[in-house]
Amino acid sequence: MQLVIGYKNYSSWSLRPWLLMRVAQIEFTETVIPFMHCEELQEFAAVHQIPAQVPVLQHDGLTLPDSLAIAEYLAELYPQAMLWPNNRRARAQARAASAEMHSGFHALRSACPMNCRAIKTLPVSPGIQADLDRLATIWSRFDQLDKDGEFLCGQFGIVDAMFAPVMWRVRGYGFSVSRSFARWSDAMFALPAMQQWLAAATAEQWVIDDYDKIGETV
Ligand SMILES: N[C@@H](CCC(=O)N[C@@H](CS)C(=O)NCC(=O)O)C(=O)O
Repeated sequence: MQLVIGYKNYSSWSLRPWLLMRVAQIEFTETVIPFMHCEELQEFAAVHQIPAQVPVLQHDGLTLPDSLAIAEYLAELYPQAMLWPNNRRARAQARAASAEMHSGFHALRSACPMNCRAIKTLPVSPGIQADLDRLATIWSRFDQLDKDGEFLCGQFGIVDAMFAPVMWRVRGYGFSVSRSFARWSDAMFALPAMQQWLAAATAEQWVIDDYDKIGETV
């Protein structure tokens, strides 16, 4: 099983399946394509007739783009890993939140690119505040589940992986969401796999100036 990803420092979509597979102990090899510094992603996409985007999972003759599609494929392939919660209502809630992350949060995603190396303070625009308020609401709804563990449905799963880049955005740009979000964020940050990702992101030499220029360094 092979996962094609982008920059560890900047590629938010890549982090999602990478973290999911690492935490679930699904073995894979990774290929990093620094797509703003080379043409390799366009060539790869043309060969496989997929969008020129990462992440992409290759397994058993299948070349599968899209973070959420990859997560669903892994959930089917490894049912024992419980990547979605067992409880149907919790699972529905986790799927809805994952889908909302996949298609929403436009202000947060466009104004605040993931940048694991950044520690900054960004002004909070009304659009960003609305997204932060929405996160607080989602977290309060997950707090109402009967669960055992510090992640959204108790045990770490797809919904946590889908929101993993939001952890870096809130932390790195000095935002505040809620106490419940902060507890989740601390648990996500402490995951050994997340620390491995951060170490690799920190060691990366590629720089995207437009992203690094955002905000003021404290
Ligand atoms: N809906 C896709 C989005 C993937 C995406 O936008 N990936 C970005 C990197 S984080 C990308 O590949 N961008 C290529 C480019 O900007 O050339 C998913 O869920 O995987």
